[in-house]
Amino acid sequence: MTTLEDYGTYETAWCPGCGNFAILDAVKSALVAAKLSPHEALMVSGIGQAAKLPHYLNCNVFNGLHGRALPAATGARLANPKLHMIVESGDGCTYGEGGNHFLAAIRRNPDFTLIVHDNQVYGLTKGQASPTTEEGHVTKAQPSGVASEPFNPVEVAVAMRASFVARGFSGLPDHLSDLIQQGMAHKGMAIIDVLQPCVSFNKVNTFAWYKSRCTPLPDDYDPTDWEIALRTAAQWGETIPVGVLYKNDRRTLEDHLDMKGPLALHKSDSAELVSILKSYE
Ligand SMILES: Cc1ncc(C[n+]2csc(CCOP(=O)(O)OP(=O)(O)O)c2C)c(N)n1
Ligand code: SF4
Ligand SMILES: [Mg+2]
Repeated sequence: MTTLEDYGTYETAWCPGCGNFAILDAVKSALVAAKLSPHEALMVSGIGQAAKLPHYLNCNVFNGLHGRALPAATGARLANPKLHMIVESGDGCTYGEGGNHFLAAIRRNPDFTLIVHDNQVYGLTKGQASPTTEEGHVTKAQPSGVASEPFNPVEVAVAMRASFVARGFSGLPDHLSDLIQQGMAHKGMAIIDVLQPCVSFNKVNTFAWYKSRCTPLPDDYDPTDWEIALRTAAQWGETIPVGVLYKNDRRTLEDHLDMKGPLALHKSDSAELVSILKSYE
């Protein structure tokens, strides 16, 4: 039986009070609830405070470049479809440097879960604006306030008919663990944008700011209704809905390909290799 202890306990480099701790606990409890042993799970991340999370888990890890977690994860998924995969990184890594990969992955729909720690700043590099920072937000790098309108990742994902789109809050840990479990059980790309206070560099979107706004979706909410989902995903103000906003059963990337299990277990056929090489003569 898999237990929380199997995933280890490590010293972290996060600030006391950071929202990342609750996300780490929610990921661990979701892995245990899914009865996955550490050797069956692969965590893929980019660069940033959020992207350090896999360093604090005893399982398979690939730590890629800033903004490049998703293409690395897609390759890993195709190389070994037996591994259960979670991709995770920050709002800057996923929606800024990795923005085009985010759109491409939604179109491909690989079967993994993407968890974005959305603290609305570049935390690791000391609080510069990210794509989700509010317009007018003052930082040391944007002393006159951010001039761009914020990017709403869940609205874009629903508009593109991503196969599973959710928003969570690190201050609602049981709700968040349940979202991650639902995302892991979903066939296709499950996107979970997690609002996460950065206590050191975001003094606007604080724990109290999120707590007073984040409102779980009602029990009778229908996540298969695309038009309602689009309107709900667009809500960002005094009320911020959290929960599974939208889902569908679109074909996955794997459905489109002739997958024959992990590459490492494929039998090599030297005659076929010779005929391929000859075709280039
Ligand atoms: C291509 C590239 N650009 C910039 C950096 C510097 N950099 C490293 S982490 C980071 C910000 C990370 O922000 P986010 O992804 O939101 O994660 P957080 O630290 O907030 O969890 C930046 C700008 C980099 N490593 N590579
Ligand atoms: S800088 Fe912000 S995101 Fe990074 S560990 Fe500290 S509180 Fe967390
Ligand atoms: Mg961030």
